Amino acid sequence: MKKHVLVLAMAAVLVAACGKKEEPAPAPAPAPVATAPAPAPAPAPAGPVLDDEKVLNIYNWPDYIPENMIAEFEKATGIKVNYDTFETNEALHAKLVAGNTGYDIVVPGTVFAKPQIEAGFYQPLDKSKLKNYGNLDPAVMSVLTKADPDNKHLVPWAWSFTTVGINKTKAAKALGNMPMPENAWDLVFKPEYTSKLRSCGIAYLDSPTEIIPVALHYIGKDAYSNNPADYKEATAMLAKVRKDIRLFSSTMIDDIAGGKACVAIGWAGDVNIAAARAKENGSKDEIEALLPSTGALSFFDTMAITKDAKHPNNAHAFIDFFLSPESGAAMANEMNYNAGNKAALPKVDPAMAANKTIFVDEAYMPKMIPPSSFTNEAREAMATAYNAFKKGGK
Ligand code: N2P
Repeated sequence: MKKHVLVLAMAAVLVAACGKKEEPAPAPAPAPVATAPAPAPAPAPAGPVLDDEKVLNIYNWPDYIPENMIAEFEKATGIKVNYDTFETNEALHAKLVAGNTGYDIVVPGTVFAKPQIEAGFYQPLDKSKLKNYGNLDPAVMSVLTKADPDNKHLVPWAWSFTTVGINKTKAAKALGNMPMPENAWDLVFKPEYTSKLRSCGIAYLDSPTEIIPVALHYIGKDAYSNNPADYKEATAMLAKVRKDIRLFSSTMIDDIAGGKACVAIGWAGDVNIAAARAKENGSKDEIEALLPSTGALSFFDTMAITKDAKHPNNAHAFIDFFLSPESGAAMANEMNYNAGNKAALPKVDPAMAANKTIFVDEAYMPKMIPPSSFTNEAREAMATAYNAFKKGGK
């Protein structure tokens, strides 16, 4: 918290100093004709341009922001932040389609951000207000162009991947003398394994666009297929393990940390949070996000400013605050997520930097399945297929 305030204070001093330097040299005094003294020029504003109403409304995923970040931003800017959360891209999308969200900043994954940009839900960013923009990792910005050509609307919040999370201690017990599979996805999709692991709890994310793509990948199809016939095949595979799934939830951190689920299809960052939380609670269980031999699905969550945002200047101020090296490092150090901020790397704790499920190394990168998008029709078909699977059908 202190660090942020200090950095902002230093920035303010620098801006003020620069402002002074750029002032033109005083002109020689003219002949005294006017009687009234000229009014003193208004001092150049030291901080970012803000909206009159000192409010900012943010809509983000749960368990996704360092504990003090909002308070630090509020203290530095005098802006009051209202922070709400959603659990799936589908939920955010429905809000945006309904319109008048009241939110200034929302955090879609790129799979949804692409159609949302095309639908005109977001306004272009004013990069002149983002002095920290250059901190971003060009490799991440290049991935974002698939959803946002020319990087006009989106900056990364964090990226990670959807994978198998495991409580190794509990899963090993449940598997008995059965060895761990070579392909970690077998743990959540293959009946030989799920029938054993059901006793310690299998959890799936609760969203069609999270589960169908990994199921497609598992059966050897394009994870981002737009063909509903492929979804039928995926759900036929899923139907075989349906009875073994204990939980459908997109907020499963405590379920994993507390022992309700020993294997999960989840987000690597959240599995790492669960591992840390279990330790804090005194558990000796070994919990980790796996790097499946056949690959995991990377995702990129991004900040976007809504088209009808009432506080666009405040939104830019927050985005710039988030793009600072300190904020980027806090995302890794406190939240186990990679913010795609290059300038943050020297501030990342060595233990976090060494965690290959937060900072994925070059060797695994070719196995990451990059995100793509679905047509509206495909998403509808996927939702129908997924809901039928959840209810117990095919
Ligand atoms: C929530 C993280 C959300 C990542 N903790 C999935 N978009």
